[in-house]
Amino acid sequence: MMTRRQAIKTTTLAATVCATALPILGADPTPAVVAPANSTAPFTLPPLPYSFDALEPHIDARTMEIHHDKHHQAYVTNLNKAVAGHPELEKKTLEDLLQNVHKLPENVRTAVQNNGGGHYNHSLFWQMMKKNGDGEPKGELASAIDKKFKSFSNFKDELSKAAISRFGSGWAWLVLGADKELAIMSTANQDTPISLGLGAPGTSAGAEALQKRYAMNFQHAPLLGIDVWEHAYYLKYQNRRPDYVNAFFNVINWDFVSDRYQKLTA
Ligand code: MN3
Repeated sequence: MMTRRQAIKTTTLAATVCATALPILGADPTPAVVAPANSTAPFTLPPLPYSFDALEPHIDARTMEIHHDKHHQAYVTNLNKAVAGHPELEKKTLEDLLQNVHKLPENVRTAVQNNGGGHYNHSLFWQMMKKNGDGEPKGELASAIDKKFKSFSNFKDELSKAAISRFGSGWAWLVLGADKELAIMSTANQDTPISLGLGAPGTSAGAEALQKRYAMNFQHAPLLGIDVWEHAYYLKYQNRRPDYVNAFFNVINWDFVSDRYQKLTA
């Protein structure tokens, strides 16, 4: 684990390297990404594990820079603000906060749901992508996908459909259920599968409905997620979300996703 000071130093370093190395490809700083799951407040922005332009031409450098340095940073900043002055919350890990979001005091619940979810989802998202994606899943995950969805191409169609049809801002996910079965789901805003039941209504719901959803004793581990907020694609794709979703399949880090599946099912 990195200390906060190291993490900040690495983030700054990564940002500096990326900013200066933009015109010249090749020098990839590849710092280790700090998984936020076991971290407690104050939360920090994990460095991007590759340069801003690594996912070109599928996802452009400017989008990556704003997405990571501004949007993700804002979730981290606002999450820290939300838990500040609540010693009992400052001790909790991000995962614990999100899995029990319905139990949080009402005055911080929405802020943690949105910003904690944003921090958690994006910290995974950066790792789920890489330069020159692998194309298809590997090993046991590949077999599990074939078994569940008949074929990889069928799986791709279903995940794409979930991503394209998500109304407004949100995510489409391949998740592993508590029953160790694969499933596709989509979430609104920054809701995250670790706090949601399968088949939860995806539209923005009132607080009461949310509590009902979160009280479901059935949680899901995200294996792969597609961010379909406009901030993830608008500069390059404008209103053409299907083109962005299609391009996303070129930058998937199946090594990371397959490894995650392996660990969660072991
Ligand atoms: Mn985003």
